[in-house]
Amino acid sequence: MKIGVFSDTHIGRNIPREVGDLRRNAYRHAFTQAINIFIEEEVECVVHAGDLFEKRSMVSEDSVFVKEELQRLVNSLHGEHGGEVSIFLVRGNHDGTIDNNALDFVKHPLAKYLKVVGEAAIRGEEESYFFNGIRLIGLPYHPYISRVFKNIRNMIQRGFEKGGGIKILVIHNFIQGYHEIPPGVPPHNCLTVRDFDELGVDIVLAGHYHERANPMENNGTLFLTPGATEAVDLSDEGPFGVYVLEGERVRFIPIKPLHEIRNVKVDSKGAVKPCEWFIEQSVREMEAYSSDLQTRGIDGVLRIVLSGYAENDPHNIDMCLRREIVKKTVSTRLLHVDLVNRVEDVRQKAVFTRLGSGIDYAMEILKSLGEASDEAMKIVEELSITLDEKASQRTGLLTDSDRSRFVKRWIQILEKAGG
Ligand SMILES: [Mn+2]
Repeated sequence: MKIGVFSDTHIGRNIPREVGDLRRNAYRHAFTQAINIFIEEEVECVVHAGDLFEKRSMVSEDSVFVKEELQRLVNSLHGEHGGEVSIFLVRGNHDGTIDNNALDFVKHPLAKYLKVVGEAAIRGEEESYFFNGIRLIGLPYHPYISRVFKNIRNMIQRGFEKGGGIKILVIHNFIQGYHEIPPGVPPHNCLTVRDFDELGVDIVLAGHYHERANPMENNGTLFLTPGATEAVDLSDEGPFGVYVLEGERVRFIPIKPLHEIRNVKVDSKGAVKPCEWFIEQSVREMEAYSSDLQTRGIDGVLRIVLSGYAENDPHNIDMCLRREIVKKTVSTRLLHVDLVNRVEDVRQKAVFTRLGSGIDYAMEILKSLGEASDEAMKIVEELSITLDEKASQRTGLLTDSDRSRFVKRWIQILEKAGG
């Protein structure tokens, strides 16, 4: 039994917006490569661990594209061997919600081969699949997965006790102890490797984490994360690809991206430099990468992160560099330059405490609420999760109805704090 595993394909994503179409094509290109690999490997089963789509910015062509690619997979693997490929998907946070799930676009036309799994299981109802000796259970993304998992644990265990040669659990949340949890992600949004102890599961396939994680064994359970198939953010470093499982054997097969992404740093390393220094260094990086792309005959995107101290207003750097970027990206293989300016103005009189993440800032500010600060922090956490799932693509804001429950709770907190 050969299983192809991929995740976080984010079809329909168009960030950064300046090169939105280019990026949209890059995600589609990666998806096609993944399907090609599965066809070439003649897998009998394909599992997608969530965030198939980027629902917020996808267009109807994106769902048609995925439908046709999955149909191509089914057709290619069907004829020759007479067997049938089974496809299993779980819903990620970018696929939408239970009521408004982008996976529905591909579910019906391919119903004979494809199953969206886990919507019943996450509610605590028994749901497991048995095929070709494999027992599979899936769970969609949940913002409070840690609590929910404790409630449905016994049901999952019973599902695996029904038997099966290999028992697979597919999830779309971070796992503490396997993934490096990004700053600002609260513990209730994560599982831990110990949650799977004595669950009777052989393989945990986890999406949500965009970087490939090496297979890891813990108490008889194998953890696998293929990562995304293409850089979800330009800062993501590859390689990206898919996993192919065959018995005990696990292979990572990389995907060749549509265009390369290179990250470079321009850092004054604590020294104070004139803005011109940052501009010169950045232009040098652009020229070097541009000629490198030319030599290798490939297209690329450059992300420059500027940091350190400037003698004068660091905003000048952006304005000058943008003019240079336009010159450099016209009729060259350098498709786009993404500027991240973190240079600080040395004349800045106010001293800010060095804090790690947005959550740290919020904690510092909300401390003054005293006892109510815990509740306030909960709102901050939930709001960031809700924004991630539901914010409008156009405005970056929530709708009034999504916002109102937070507003109500804020008013309660402030009334309490005000005595
Ligand atoms: Mn994702």
